[in-house]
Amino acid sequence: MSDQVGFVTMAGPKAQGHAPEIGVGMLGYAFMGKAHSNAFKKLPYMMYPPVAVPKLVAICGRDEQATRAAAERYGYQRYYTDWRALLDDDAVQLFDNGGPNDTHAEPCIVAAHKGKHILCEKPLARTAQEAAGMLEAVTKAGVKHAVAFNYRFVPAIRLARELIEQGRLGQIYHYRAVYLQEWIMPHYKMGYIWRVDKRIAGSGALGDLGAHIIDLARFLVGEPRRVSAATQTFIPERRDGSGAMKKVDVDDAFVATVEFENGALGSVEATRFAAGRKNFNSFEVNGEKGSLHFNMERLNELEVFWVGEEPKETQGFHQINVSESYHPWCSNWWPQGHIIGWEHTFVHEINHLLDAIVNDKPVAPYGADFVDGYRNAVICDAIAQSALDGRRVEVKY
Ligand code: SOE
Repeated sequence: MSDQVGFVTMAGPKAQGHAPEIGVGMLGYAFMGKAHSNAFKKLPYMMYPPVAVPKLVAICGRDEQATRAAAERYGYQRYYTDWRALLDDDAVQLFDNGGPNDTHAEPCIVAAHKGKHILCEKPLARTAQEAAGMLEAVTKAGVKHAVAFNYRFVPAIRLARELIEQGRLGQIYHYRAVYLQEWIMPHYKMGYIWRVDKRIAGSGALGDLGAHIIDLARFLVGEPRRVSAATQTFIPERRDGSGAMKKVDVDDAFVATVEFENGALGSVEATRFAAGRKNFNSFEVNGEKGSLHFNMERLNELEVFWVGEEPKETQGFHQINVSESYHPWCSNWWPQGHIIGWEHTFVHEINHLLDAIVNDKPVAPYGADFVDGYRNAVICDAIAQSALDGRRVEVKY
């Protein structure tokens, strides 16, 4: 009998099922453009069978040469240098805003008015007021909306949320989080970049890194009621592209206390001046029945301590390797112990949004939507206000 040879149409993962295609328009081709494009391409064959198949319709950026190169590199059908043209493209059904913070509001509002679903990088906006306008637009438009607080999609952090949700920690007493990086310290000789320009970024470490651990505070513990904070700018001016020295008008670091509505007491700290810390996003939750500890630089591990664990002589923190098939998302990847990385959180996050779009599900509470983005902005504003006034500031949504 002749060898049976089967032929599969080169439609890719969609050939296996009836997953609809969703046209993607990506604003931004740098770090987040790369992370998101990688996720769109990997998603259909790893989150398999896919709930939807992202179609890379177009990518947009100011620099035509760089944008064209990104379109070719990632496989976008076309490219634009004007986000308005990108949003006029009817093949774009999902607008993914990976641009700098000052290009979050207007494009997202226009995308909502055009009925496009939206994924916007964090922080949602530079201020709570700007975030409120974005939330109003997506709510009125009835489109699905998500903010890329990707750390909610680390398996170990989702496991922490599930353990807390199940009451395994009992009453929560503390949330203690730091997000430490080093990449704008003097030895990096970093000039006046957009992330230190209040007009573009809105804030410094607060909105860039603090936003993540503030989002996780809400995701794991609950709503903050009051904050008290201090900020510092260690390098007061930096050389801009013209060679002139320019005043830095954002925080290089902040430290804040957080009083939660449920009585828990917390602290959050972020800096880009922690020498040796590369992407040290770490938290600990202390509860009545135990504690959880996580460190992003060891993202496949969750350290746990359970009160009353027997036998007493072996009590102590122990480490869970969060890579078993029964751990969140891990069955999509590899056998236990064959760990995943930072990039995979974007695959989980975007898959969650596509599922919400295709099956009309809510993005929250496991994904962050524009309500989460707005509340995050309110808390960041309160922290900045407290540091300015030197007093505790109530968090009011
Ligand atoms: C830079 O600080 C940065 O890229 C943040 O903007 C990201 O949100 C974080 O995940 C990694 O560091």
